[in-house]
Amino acid sequence: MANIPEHVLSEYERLKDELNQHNHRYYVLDDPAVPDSEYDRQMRLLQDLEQRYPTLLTPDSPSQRVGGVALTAFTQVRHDIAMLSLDNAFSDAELEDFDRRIKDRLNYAAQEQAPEIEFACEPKLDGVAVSLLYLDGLLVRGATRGDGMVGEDITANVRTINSIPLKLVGENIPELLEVRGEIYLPRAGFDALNAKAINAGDKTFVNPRNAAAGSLRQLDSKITASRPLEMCAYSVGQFQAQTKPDTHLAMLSALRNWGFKINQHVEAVVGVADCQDYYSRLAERRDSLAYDIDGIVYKVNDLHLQQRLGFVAKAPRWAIARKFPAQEEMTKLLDVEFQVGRTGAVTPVARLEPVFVGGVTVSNATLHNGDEIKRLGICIGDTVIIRRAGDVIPQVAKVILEKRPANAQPIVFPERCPVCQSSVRRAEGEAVARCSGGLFCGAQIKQAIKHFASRKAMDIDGLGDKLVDLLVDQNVIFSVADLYDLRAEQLVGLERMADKSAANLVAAIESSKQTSLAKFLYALGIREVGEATSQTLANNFGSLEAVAAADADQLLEVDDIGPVVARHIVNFFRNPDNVSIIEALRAAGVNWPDIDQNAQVSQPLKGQTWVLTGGMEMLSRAEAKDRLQALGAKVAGSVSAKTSQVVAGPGAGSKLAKAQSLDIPVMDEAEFLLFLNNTE
Ligand code: JCF
Repeated sequence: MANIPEHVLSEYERLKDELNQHNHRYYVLDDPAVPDSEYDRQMRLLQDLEQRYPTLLTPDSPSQRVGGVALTAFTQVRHDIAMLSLDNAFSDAELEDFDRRIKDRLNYAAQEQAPEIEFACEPKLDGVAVSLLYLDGLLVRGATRGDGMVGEDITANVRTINSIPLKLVGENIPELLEVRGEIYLPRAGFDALNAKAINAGDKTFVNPRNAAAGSLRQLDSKITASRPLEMCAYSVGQFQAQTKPDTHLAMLSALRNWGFKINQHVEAVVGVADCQDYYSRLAERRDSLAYDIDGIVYKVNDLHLQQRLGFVAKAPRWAIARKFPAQEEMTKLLDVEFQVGRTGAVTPVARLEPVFVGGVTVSNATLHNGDEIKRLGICIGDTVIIRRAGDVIPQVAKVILEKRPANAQPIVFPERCPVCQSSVRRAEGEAVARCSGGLFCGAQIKQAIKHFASRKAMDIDGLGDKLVDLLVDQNVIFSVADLYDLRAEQLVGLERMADKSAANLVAAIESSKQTSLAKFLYALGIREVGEATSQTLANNFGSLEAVAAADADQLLEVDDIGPVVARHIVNFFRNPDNVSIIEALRAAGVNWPDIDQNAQVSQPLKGQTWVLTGGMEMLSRAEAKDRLQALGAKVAGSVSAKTSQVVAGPGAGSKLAKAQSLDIPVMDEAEFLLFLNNTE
C-alpha cells in the first residue's frame, strides 16, 4: 500500500463503512436511509477506487457481494464446538415432558416453591444452518453445519448474502465470535426463482429450503449472489469477549447491535402454558409470514441454566423444537379433471387421495396448464409431493418417479371442451388452452353469471353458485341479461327455493340495477380487468360509452393499463354478443351515475398507496376501499416502504407493527372518517 495516498485510504474506508451501513439499513432493518440511486453512486465510487488501486481491496468490501471466481471444490471445516440439532416435540404433552425433564434435572421438585422456567420462543426457520466466524469484527469464514462436526467452507457464498455483516458494527466487538443462524429464501424469492426456472425450461425447486441449500452449494458465488437469500442469527458458538450476556434474549440483542438480522417474533415467556399460547399465536400467523417456518423453538432463556442443563447425545437439554403440521406430504394422483373457467381457460385439476398438509385436508390441486403437466412429467397413479404454504392453493411440487406403478396412465389434454364439445385452442405463446365456445359454452356462461352477481360486482344477494348452475342447466337463463327478466314463479320449485327466498332474490336483482360504473365494468368480466382496473377505467373515461369507444392507444395512455389489457378491452367491446348483452342490461334498467369529468380531475390521493388493517366499526372494509379508490388511492394488502398511509383498527397486528417500524403514518378509524369527510 506504500504508494496509495493517505486521502485515498481514508476515502476508501469511509465509502466501505457508509455502504455497509446503507446495506444494513436496507437488508437488516428494512428501513433504507438513501435511495437506490445514491447507493449505486457510492458503489461506483468504491469500485473505481478498487480498480485504480487494486491493493486496496479487502474481503469486507461491499463490492465483494456480487461473487467472485468460481471454486473447484469446497474444503472441509471442523466445528470447534459441535453444531447440534434440536429434539422435536410433536404435541403439547411432549412439550410438557420437556419442561418436566428440565425441572427434574434442576432438582426443582426438592424445592418448596419451584419457579416456572423462563423460555425464549422463536419461529423455527426452514432453511440451512450456518456458522459464521468473525475475528476482530471481520467475517473470515462461513461454513455449513454438515454432520454437526464437519461442514463445508462456503465463505465466498455467504459474503454475497446482504443481511450477513461483512464487518461487525457497534460497541464491544468481541475478539472472536462464531454466529450461528439459518440461511433461508423468503417465499417471494422462491416463487420468483421457480418462475424464472419455468420460463427457462429448467427444473424447479420443491420448496424454499431446497432452493436455499442448492443456492449455497454453488461453486460459483455469482450464482449465489443472484439468489435473494437472507440470514437470521439465533445463537453463538465460539465466543471470546470481555463481557457476556446472561440470557439468550440479551445475546440476540447483542447480535442485533452488531448488525445481524434477528427474527422479529422472538419473545420470552414464563412457564410451559405460555409456550403453548405462543405456539397458537404463531400457528395462526404462519400462512401470512414471508418465509416458511416448520415449528417453534423454545430455549431456556437463562444461559447459566443452559450450561447446568448441558446436552444429551446430539441435542441440548435446554431447547426443543415444537413442530407444526408439515407443509409437504406424499399422496397419490387419482385422476385429472379439466375445468372450464369464465374466460374459457381449460384448467387441469388433480384429484388426490386426501392428505393432511399445511393444517388442512387437501384433495384437489391445480395443475395449471399443459406445460406444467409436461414439466412435472406426471401420470395418473403417480405418487406426488403436495406442498401447501402461505395461504396459497396447494401445488404438486414433485413426482416421485421411483414409486410410479406399472399401470400409470399418461394425462391427455382434451382437444374438445369437456362441457360444450367446442374445440380447445391454445394461442401462440400462451400457456393456457381455451374452449372456443364462448357464450355457447355452459361452463363459461355459468362462470360469467357467478362473477356478474358476486359481491364486488353487481352484488346480487341470494344468487349462489348452485342456483346459477341450476338456472343455466335448466335453460331458464342464457346470459347475465336474462337475470333481469326472472320472475318469482320461475324460481319457486327449484331446489330449496320457497316463495320467500324467490321473492327476496327477485328484489335483490331489482336493487342491483342501481350500481356504479366501476362495478358494472368489473361485472362484465373483461379478461384481466379486475376491480382496480375497472375503477381506473371509470375514473379516466367517466362513462361506459367513452370506455367502449376508446381505442388501444387511448387506453394505453391510462396509468396501469398495458398493451395486453388494452387489447382485451378493445376486443370485448368489438364483440357484438357483448354489445347486445350490455344493451339488454341497460334496457332492463341497470344504471349508474356517470362520473363528472371535471370533479375527478383532482384526485387528491392519486399516487398514494393505502393499507387497511384490523377491524372497523363504522365502515365495512369494502366501503373504505371503494371510497379511497374513488379519491385516486391504491389500496394494497401489505405494508412496505412505499405505503403512504395505514388505517389501523382494533386487533391490527403485524401490518401495524411494520408500519411503525418503517415510520409510516397510521390513523385510526375515527381519524379516517374525519379525513374522508374533509377530502371527498
Ligand atoms: O430456526 C431454526 N431453524 C433454528 C435452529 C433456530 C434455533 O434457535 C436453533 C436451531 C438449531 C439449533 N437453535 C439450536 C440450538
